[in-house]
Amino acid sequence: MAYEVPPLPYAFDALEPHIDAKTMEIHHDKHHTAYVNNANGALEKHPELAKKSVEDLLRGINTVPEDVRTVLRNNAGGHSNHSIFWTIMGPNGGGGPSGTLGDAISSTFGTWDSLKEQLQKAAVGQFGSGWAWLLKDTGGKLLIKSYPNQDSPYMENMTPILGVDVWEHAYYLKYQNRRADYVTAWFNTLNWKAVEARYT
Ligand code: MN3
Repeated sequence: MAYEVPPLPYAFDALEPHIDAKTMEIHHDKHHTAYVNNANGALEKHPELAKKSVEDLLRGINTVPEDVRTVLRNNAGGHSNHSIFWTIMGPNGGGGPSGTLGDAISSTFGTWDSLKEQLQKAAVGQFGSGWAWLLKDTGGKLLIKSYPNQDSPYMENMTPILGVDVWEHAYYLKYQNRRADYVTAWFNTLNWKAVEARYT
């Protein structure tokens, strides 16, 4: 089965003023669609790969045939990353974690503000394009890590909890070179219900 771009679960302007409607429209309809189309082109050459979920494909990226490995690392990675990204944001977002995720964040990072500071640092410090993530490792431990390009945390067997896209296409129309301002504003879009569900 070929990949599909999931519908955005809210309107393009739902994250205003933090993320503008035009950026959301181009990001979702053009950029995500391009990742899906490119990945599907590669899957056509190896139909057995299309039977796997995108997460399983990425976990096993090193066993993917070499002729499509890089294209799938970039584009199945892009499809997976963006599919997560749309769902962890939402209208009337912001605030902080509660429940078991809140407890885990307290014991690992002290406070949500301290986690935010570290995630911000990872996001701003990622040279060039990439993502910064809050992840859960196979032992259940939380950690922060940035990845270049569309490399997926699943390639390292991590579970992505929340992450911020720091490709310029994610913020350039509104924030230009001010990546830090974008990340600060992006925290106000977090849909904690969805984030907590990813953790548990
Ligand atoms: Mn993007």
